Amino acid sequence: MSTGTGPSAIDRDRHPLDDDDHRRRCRAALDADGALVLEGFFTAEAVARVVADSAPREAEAFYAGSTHNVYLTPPDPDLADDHPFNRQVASSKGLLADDQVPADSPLRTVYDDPGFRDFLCAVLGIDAVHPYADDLSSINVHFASAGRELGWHFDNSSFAVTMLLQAPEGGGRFEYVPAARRSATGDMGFEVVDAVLDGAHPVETLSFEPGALVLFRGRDALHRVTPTEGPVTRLLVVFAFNDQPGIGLSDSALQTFYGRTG
Ligand SMILES: O=C(O)CCC(=O)C(=O)O
Ligand SMILES: [Fe+2]
Repeated sequence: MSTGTGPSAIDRDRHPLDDDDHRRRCRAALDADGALVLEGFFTAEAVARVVADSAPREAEAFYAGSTHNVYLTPPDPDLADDHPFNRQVASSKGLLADDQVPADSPLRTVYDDPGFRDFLCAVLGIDAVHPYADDLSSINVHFASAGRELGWHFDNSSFAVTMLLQAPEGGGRFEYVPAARRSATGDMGFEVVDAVLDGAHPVETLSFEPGALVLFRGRDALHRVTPTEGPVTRLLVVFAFNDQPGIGLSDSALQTFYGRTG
């Protein structure tokens, strides 16, 4: 019997990663919806082990404790404070960085698994995925206890790969507006951003259970996670990759997201 540290952390019976038809179906779903949810991707044993590793370390999590614009950039002083580029939203979730994830965590086995990376490439339609060159960004564990949330934003990277570890009793809903901007054409999506922040634009909700793998095109999909309600902390893993090798976050970005540079 495996201990859950090997590639068996992925339920490969339910999710035949090497199967071309399966890959095609996943890619079609991602392209159609901007997001893909694969329930039961991680075994219950692997999820339980990572929860047991992570939950007691909530006090070590870093909380940026500041507001940000939806583009995750500094404000533009030439624009008004209420311009969609400068409007501020609050994020209060905490995180453990890659260097706080144990060396023997099943999360590392999955992250490094060539079969998993091949599958991601096939579904995302890219040639390769690479780890971040810095020590903090590749695998993160997010914590949102009661009242904590992740405000509306676009990701810096073109795609995001997450796994829910523990669902809260209420709240903690992933909401999104697919293709709210078109970064390929330079369209910033200002009208949509204004409307979403005013609560005047329809949003979609993505539902997923612990153990689900979630892929979404976070650079162009405006998304947020609503505040956790109740005593159970929302716990989620983010697997971050680059499409180019040797790229790390800048020191100023590391300082913003992790409060340190290494
Ligand atoms: O917590 C989630 O489900 C999404 C996380 C996310 O959007 C991010 O880390 O940028
Ligand atoms: Fe995001």
